[in-house]
Amino acid sequence: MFNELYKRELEKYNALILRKNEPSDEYNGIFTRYKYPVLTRNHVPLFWKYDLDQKTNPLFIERMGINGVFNSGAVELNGKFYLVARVEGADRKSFFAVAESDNGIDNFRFWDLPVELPDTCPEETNVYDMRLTKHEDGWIYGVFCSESKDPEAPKGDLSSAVAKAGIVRTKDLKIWERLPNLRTVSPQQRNVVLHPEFINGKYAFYTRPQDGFIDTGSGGGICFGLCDDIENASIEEEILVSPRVYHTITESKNGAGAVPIKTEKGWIHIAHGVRNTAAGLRYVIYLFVTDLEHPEKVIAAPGGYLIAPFGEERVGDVSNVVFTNGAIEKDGKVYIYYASSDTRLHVATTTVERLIDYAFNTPADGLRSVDCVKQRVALIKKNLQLK
Ligand code: M1P
Repeated sequence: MFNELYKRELEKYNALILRKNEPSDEYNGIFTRYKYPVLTRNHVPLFWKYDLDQKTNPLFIERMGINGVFNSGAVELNGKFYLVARVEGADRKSFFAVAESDNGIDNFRFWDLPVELPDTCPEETNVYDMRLTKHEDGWIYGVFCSESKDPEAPKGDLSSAVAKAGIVRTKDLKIWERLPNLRTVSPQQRNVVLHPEFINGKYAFYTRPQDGFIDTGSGGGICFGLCDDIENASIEEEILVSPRVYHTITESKNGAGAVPIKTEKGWIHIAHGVRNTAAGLRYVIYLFVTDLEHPEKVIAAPGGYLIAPFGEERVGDVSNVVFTNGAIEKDGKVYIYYASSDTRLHVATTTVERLIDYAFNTPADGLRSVDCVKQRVALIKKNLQLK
């Protein structure tokens, strides 16, 4: 029985890993969604879940289940596509694991072993959402959320937590050096991204100040701050870059996503925005562009979302969510890795040219229905004149 079951499951796994991905037929001219997720819990090797020793596991039972594979950092190295995904065990703990592919859209395969981060924070309970920055200093940095139980939570409150920005660096995604967590004035941080270039000779971070673990509270949105020493990173001042705005896609909160992509026209930022609904929070992905010399200054902010959860993407552990923390630009083509509903990871492809066109030629959010309909009527009238 053991051998038959193992063979059957291995065949299913291999078929999944080798399956070719296909573009979906949905069209908007801005990006192309792909039909199949690039990583799911079924992409995890069997030997991460089963004891493959027939003597100790005669019934071929899963010993350590995997709940989901989602929010992934992304980096291109020597022409290959690498994802450092958030893998969540059945025990609710997340960890990081590297998956690689030759083409960035299918055949992602996990390396044999997940990442074992240096254990430098005894209070740290969970880690997730790594952003990978190929920095001009020669290192690849991983900035991620380091979550601990709130030491100040009242007795009996087992949910309050503290989020900080953990920092690691590597040259090869194999050996990871842990640096001290980022210190900022704000009490908590999540969705922190390291800018790939020095700004005024300093390391630059996009931050997301927050008062509490879930609510950003007085945090105004995505901010920007400089730091002298990455080995002891501290930001004294956070400048607001992309604010939360009433009745827009960022009303409840927002956060930096992929490492900004450098183009001739500016830095492309692919971030997430959150609004509240009667059905709970809804997360979408949006885009803005900042100035090449002043990456804290927004120069294009198309209204609305770039990617919203559609169809099956809407359902999962945390439904109605799309979230990105990784994109790769290669020869002008852009691969956006986005997760849906904290469950699985997808890819959408586009080009720098299309994203720049989208960024600079989509009207900014009109902020009021009366103004938004004017924008649309102007488009309609222009088109009708062409008839
Ligand atoms: O559950 C949705 C997302 O929630 C968090 O994002 P934010 O800090 O903006 O609320 C993150 O924990 C992210 O991992 C998760 O996908």
